[in-house]
Amino acid sequence: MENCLFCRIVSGEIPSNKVYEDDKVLAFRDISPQAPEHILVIPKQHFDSILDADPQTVGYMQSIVVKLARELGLDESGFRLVVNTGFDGMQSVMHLHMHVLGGRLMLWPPG
Ligand code: DGP
Repeated sequence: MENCLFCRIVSGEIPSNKVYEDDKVLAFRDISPQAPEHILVIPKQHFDSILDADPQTVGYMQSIVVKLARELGLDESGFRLVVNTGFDGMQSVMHLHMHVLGGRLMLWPPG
């Protein structure tokens, strides 16, 4: 989608620090990491948010989250999976994404 930041990352127009890619999903490091490991997992197809996405896409993203968490060793220590949605969710990029945060104790509320 034109003017969508994450679509431009998918197309390669904007560079990213990729950690995983296949025909459906891209995972890359967040530009403003909130934890030692902060990965964004996005579908290549544009969905504004999880409200618009089909369960197959969301389920496939989940399977990639688990795969990456294992590869990064976060299955041992644990991690936080966040899907900010809409205004109150403070979603800033309107392209569905899952935040994988780990490598430190994820205190709540975030700080
Ligand atoms: P959210 O607030 O849930 O919409 O998170 C959007 C995230 O996207 C935020 O943590 C920062 C990240 N981000 C924004 N622009 C870029 C970018 O150009 N590159 C990368 N790697 N991450 C970005």
